[in-house]
Amino acid sequence: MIMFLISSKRQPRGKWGLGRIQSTSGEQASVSLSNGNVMNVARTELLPANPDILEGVDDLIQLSYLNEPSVLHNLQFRYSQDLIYSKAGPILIALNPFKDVEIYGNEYVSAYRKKSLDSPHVYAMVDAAYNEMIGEEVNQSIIISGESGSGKTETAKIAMQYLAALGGGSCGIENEVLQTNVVLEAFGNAKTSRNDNSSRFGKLIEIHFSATGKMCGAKIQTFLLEKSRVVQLADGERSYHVFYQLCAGSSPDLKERLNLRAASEYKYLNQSNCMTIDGVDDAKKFHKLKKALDVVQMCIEDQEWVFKLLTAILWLGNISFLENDNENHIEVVNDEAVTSAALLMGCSSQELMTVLSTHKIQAGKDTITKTLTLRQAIDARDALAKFIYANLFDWLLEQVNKSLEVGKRRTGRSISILDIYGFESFQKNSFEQFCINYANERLQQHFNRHLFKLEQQDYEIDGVDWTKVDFEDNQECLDLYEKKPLGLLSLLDEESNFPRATDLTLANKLRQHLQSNSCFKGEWGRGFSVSHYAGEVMYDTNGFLEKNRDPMPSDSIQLLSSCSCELLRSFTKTLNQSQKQSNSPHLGALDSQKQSVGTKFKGQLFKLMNQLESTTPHFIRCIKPNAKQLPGIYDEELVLQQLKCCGVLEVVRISRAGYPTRMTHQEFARRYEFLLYEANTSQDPLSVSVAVLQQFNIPPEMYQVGFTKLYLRTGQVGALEDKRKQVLQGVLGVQKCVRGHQA
Ligand code: AD9
Ligand code: MG
Repeated sequence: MIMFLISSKRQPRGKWGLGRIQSTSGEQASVSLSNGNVMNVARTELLPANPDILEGVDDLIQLSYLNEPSVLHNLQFRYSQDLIYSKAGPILIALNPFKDVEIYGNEYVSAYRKKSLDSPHVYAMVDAAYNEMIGEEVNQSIIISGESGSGKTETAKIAMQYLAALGGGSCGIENEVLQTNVVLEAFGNAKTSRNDNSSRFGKLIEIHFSATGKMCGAKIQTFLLEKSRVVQLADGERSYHVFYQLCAGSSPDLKERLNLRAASEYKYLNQSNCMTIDGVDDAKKFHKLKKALDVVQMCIEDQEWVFKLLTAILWLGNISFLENDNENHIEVVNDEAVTSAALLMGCSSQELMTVLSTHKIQAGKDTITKTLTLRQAIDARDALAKFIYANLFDWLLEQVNKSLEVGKRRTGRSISILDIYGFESFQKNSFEQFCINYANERLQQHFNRHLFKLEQQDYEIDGVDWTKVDFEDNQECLDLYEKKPLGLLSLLDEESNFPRATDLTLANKLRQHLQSNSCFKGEWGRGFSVSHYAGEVMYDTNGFLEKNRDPMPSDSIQLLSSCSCELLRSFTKTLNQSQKQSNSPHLGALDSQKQSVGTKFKGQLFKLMNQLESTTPHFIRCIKPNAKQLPGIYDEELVLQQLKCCGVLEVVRISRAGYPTRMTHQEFARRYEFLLYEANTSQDPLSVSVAVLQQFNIPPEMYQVGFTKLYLRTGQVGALEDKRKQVLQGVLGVQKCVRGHQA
């Protein structure tokens, strides 16, 4: 009997079950389950299961039936035994254990280094990359993706630890590279509803090695920091860790110098009713952060400046406004918040209050001062806080990079690790998802091309006709984003240039111009949807224009450039002259001198792709087995959806389109020769193999014969395995019988 998987629809939450077909009649099959129950199932809901020998294989591609439930079942089987790593062809799949698993540390590093262990592991993948880098002088990259909370950042750290351990471990540059994680996590990570330590930026770290294979420097690039978190929080989420760490851990002295209060006194922090994280001691983390800042060679004075600006941001958030009778007249409340913020920034309270309540417009030679509305004033205050934080983050990164600088830059000996947000699809998707999913389309194309190239190479080397492998690209979706002038990004910029444009006019414009692209669908009102490789996502244009423009009032820029705080002044230096003096209104058009957020991100992505193109990529897909952040729970539906989104099922699909089962002529002959009805006179494994294939009527389009291997389409080996089992059981039965007689 053959094992069958029972399809979802009849079982709660779309679970698959394992059973055997007892009988069939018409469209129905009667299936017996392992618990003895029998159920009737429509035959269309049955899929073949894999033979027992394939239970828990460490590479999914070895499965002879590559259907979704088989893939899910195999991963679950492994997960239940704490085998959190598996492979899908060239990809490493990492299931988040949400608990400590004893598979890391020096012992494991050396075991993987010496190859005494070769089960799937981050260490194994990084080791392969390292060896190829040293052996062939080709730059390598490790591309980690997955949804929020799936374990990307932890995986990246595990990869870095392996590389650091190769150099002998915990001192010098190795330690410095590891400590950058502490710094960047304090400033770029936050508690969200999905992950207590969620990275709110993408990161690429390029680690360089000397001729002797030792780490000798590194360079970090970051992408799209979520600035809005500084001023606005969803309930139950926190702002960046560093704020809470500073409030909890700074010494009384430092507190006094900064005029710093408890975190709960700051509106930017207390608005979300979430001040602490279970199991996390912010004060302790602050001490670790200070040590890490020492390790990355930031001097005490600079550290103090950083803390000053963080405190200034917190005080800015407490600045409030009074609305006068006339709705369009507001005043800044002149309280401790204003004086503290101004003092820390190095300007006068009056200057700060003017910038936050008025706007100067140049009219010919005259300057007209207009009072802001309450909304505009709040936006101006928040824009200032976001600007300071984002620039502080960039400056910090610059300092870290200086300390990691590679003496003499050379290529050919580097490993880059990319930890970037995975594909996102929520009920409500905004500009952030729009950008994140664009990045994932780009990475997916990189991935497809690489994978296809690998497959093709394999086939070509072995003399197999690879044109029979069908391959799908996502170029159409990339065109939808990138085409000029009629692509999503260009049209968004164009609309951002109109001061009177609204989210609705944007949606209309997109509908008007993009209908011809099959990946685009105009929805009602402000909505539109995009067919991404990982599924259709509906976006709401609400806030798109504003987020794309990311306005910073020119008055505020001028204020910063006159502050006595040198760091603040330096933040304005990168802006060009015309922008500083520009006349852009608070909520108006995109400044003609300034790049929009979308276009800037596109530029960054292109640069990233160029960098990655020149490396040999290694892909790690992190999977979150449940949304509760708890160990031991495997939510099939959630896993399946992620396998789709991160392209694992695509690999499986490509493999299915190709010839996933590969066995050398010898292996194949050894395993199946005894099934031949007539003994093959030839000793040659190839002719034995072909005889087996012919005897079982395996159609020629189901296999190809390479120089060294046989290539079989999905499922073919399953049928042979069943036959083999039957025959073996028969033989066993006869043997038992004979023994019985003898006894
Ligand atoms: V986000 O997109 O930045 O929000 P990540 O980076 O994918 O997300 P992260 O690495 O932060 O997720 O992992 C989330 C949590 O899962 C960690 O804080 C750990 O508690 C847990 N985790 C992840 N990987 C491992 C692991 N290999 N071993 C043990 C792990 N715990
Ligand atoms: Mg992360």
